[in-house]
Amino acid sequence: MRKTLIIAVLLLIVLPTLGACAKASGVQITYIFYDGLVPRAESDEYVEITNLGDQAQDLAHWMLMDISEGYPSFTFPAYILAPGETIRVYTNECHPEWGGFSFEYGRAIWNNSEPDVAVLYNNQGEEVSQRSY
Ligand SMILES: [Ca+2]
Repeated sequence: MRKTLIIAVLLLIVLPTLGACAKASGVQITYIFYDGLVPRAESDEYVEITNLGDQAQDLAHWMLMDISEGYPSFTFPAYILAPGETIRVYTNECHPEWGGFSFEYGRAIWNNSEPDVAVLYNNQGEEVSQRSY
């Protein structure tokens, strides 16, 4: 009985802390379109980033990188990502309707046969999200 009470009290202390941690990383890499339709250069590849949290997030100085190769990387300008909003970082195309972000990279970035890993870092250089495909 006493043990149960202690466990219950511990859970009450620990659970809200876990919830807070999960909420802090509301911006996530949600999709990687790795197999571009444009022959060879695959300039239409993109990485989709969504704000799954409930607070707007300024992406200034946040960075997206292919960590499998260590390059290329894209550093965001100031941009307020609203809750529920999705943007895309294209390999080498500009689509204003998705935020207009591009690596401006002349070759395909995301390997079609051996999956790469994309990582998103915040302006402190801390990993916020990681995704493969
Ligand atoms: Ca590709």
